[in-house]
Amino acid sequence: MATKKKTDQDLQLDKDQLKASIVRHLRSTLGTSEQKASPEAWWKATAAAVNEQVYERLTRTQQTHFKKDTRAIHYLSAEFLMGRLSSNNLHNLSLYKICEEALGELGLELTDLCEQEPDMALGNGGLGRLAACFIDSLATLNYPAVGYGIHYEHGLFRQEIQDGRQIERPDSWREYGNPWEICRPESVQEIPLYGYVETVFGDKGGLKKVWHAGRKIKGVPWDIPVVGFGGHTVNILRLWESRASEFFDWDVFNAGGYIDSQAEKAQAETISKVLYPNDETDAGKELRLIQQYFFCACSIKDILRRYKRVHGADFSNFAAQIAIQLNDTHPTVAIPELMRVLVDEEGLNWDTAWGICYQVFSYTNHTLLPEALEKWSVSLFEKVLPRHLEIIYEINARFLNELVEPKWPGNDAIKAKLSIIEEGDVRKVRMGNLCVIGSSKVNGVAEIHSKLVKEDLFPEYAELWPEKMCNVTNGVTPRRWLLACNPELAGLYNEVVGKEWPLQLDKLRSVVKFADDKAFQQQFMSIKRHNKEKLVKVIKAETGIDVSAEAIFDVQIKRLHEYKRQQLNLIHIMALYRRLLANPDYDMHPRVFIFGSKAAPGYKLAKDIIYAINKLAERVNNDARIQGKLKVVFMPNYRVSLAEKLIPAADVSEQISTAGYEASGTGNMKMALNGAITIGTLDGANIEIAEEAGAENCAIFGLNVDEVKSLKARGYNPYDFYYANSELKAVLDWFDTDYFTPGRPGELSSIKRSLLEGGDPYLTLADFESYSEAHKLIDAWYRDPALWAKKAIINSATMGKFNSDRSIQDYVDRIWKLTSCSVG
Ligand code: GLG
Repeated sequence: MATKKKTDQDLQLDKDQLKASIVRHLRSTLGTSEQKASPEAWWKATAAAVNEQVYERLTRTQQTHFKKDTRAIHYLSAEFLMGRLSSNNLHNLSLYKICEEALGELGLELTDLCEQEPDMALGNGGLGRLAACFIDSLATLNYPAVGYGIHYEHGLFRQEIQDGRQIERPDSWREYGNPWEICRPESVQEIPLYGYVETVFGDKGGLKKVWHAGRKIKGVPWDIPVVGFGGHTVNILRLWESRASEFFDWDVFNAGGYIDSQAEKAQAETISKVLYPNDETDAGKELRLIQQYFFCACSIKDILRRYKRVHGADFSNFAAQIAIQLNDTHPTVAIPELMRVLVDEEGLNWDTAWGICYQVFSYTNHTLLPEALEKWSVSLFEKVLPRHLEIIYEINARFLNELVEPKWPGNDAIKAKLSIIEEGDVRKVRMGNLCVIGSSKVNGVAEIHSKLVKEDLFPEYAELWPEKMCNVTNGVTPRRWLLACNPELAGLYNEVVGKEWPLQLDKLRSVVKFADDKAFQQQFMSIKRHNKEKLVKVIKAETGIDVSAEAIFDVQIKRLHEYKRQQLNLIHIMALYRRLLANPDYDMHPRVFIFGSKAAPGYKLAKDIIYAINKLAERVNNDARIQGKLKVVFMPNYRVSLAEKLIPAADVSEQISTAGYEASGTGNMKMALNGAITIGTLDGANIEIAEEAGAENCAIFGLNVDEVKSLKARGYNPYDFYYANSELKAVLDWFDTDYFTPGRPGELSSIKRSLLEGGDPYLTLADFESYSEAHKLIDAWYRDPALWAKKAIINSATMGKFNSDRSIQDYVDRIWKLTSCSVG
């Protein structure tokens, strides 16, 4: 009997149904009662009730995608920084208000329950958060998509601050179970590693390669449903967990392939244990290469399994059906893995396989920092992935002979530069080169960055394949980064522009016409004020520091890195402090400088900067002489859920990287969208933000990309700036005293050293004066409330371009060529 198909309308719950469902789950899923239940149990019961909706829609989506057999994108990323899912899922299912009311009747606050959820911190920073925004947008726009990544047992470390220093503690996001994930034992994969390659005679004559693995690892998939806004499409994020497999090869064992088989077993389970806590790279570490191969191989197998279910072993449609995006170089090994499967296992000839591979893959570059372009020693590759190394050699030989030699005959220097293999004492596999050679499209993440990828990083490749290089400027999902995190501003926008803006963020542009309107300014600024007051309480609870919402909230939140220049912010605050000490009447509006940042555990200078910020904070916050005009707050354990509290309360957004170093930034977009004014360099997406908002509504300072390059070419000498500016000199000299670390002089000296003897590689001192002037401008603007309100409103209203839906549509048009597939 045909059952009537349920529509979205049929699925929609009312308050009483949801309430009944929560109570039912509290009893039958959580095994407790209304009287005894902890907030955590209530949260899980609520999630279980919401999941009834999610699963129904997930099944419908999967059936539709299967039936329509549409082309799909597979987004491979070693990081997905999802944060919390409860409020997001409720919003996307249009259940938030209903749930609030249902819980209210049960005597509970939805916002309190949401606080029970641990962040899913399976990423370091922008790259991982971008992946999370992208899968939200893909589902929202009804594109068939699967996110693939690693089911880390421990995400990014939890940061504690002890006596000003960062201490890393393990993060255990699923210690007590996570209601948003589903284990799928039916889709387990087995992944080979180590061993050796044998050449044998194939069935059809000719030679064939057989990889005898030394060890096999089990990949267990966990699916996180990704609910699109409106709840029509529910895609999945599939994360692989490693387990030891029963497989054990005695031949390899006897041939000496093992030293200790027990250690190998432990290693199997180590693969998905922990996220590497480095924003850039940990290349060179065997476990990291294995992590990368593990999740790529599992994902490729999963993609093939799904393809073959419909098309059997006929691969002629593969490239038409499958697109794979490589999020940075971390998943590059997917390229030789697909070649291996097609050639060795499916019996395709090389040219056919390469023709498919090349069309399927595309690569996103997220940084120009040379240390972040991964390289693996050939010997490590040979040990872990012997067959892949052979395949890489073959790809390389064909590339050099068929493309490079004809274009630059006899030019060995160019060959050496473009080769996938770097020669030298330790020969290395260059993953960036492999990505470019094996992908049909390569994109950067903001206009300026894509230009630099083309002109500085990969100029010869761009000459070989001019159509390969493109740009897709990053974006952020307005559902999480405005609708959910700033409900009051969202409410105001609903009233003024209607409720379509979470899908069509450009609609906010019509608010610009109210930028001068006194009543609107007042509404807008009182929302900001209210958000600041909420943050004041959070700051007090987290750090014990009292701040006033009267002050300007000046926020720098991002990973700690010299190129992001938290040290520039730090020395400027010290300069302000000096000015206030020298002249207690120094004319400035009270300012609270707020930092949130984790440093890679092995990055000594970054940790020293955190220490210095905290020591400065102690001194400044307790100095009665400056009458509270200056406060410094370091918020511990910066993470997505904390960003959701900081961003709506920010007046000033610090985006102060050395021009040419920040590929895009996405925090810059989130803060401007919530009405903060950017103080920033002409770097990454700041340039596009200033274009949208108008340069007069941002405080732009510092050297631009060309000026950075020419200063470096001329020979930059930080001492020139040190001696030329007495304030700067005094501030730097302060680091050597015990002013901030009583009785322990020199504890902060490493910062001064890096800026002088260390050569100040990120030109901090060169930009100091212009930064200080930009801050004076910010101060002057703030003291004119109408002017400030106008600028803040215009910033918020003109960020439509930075909707991640727009980014995804650009990927679809320029790279993936998908058609959207409506569900239900
Ligand atoms: C990178 C870059 C950021 C960029 C992000 C997303 O450093 O500038 O916004 O990717 O593309 N490693 C990162 O976080």
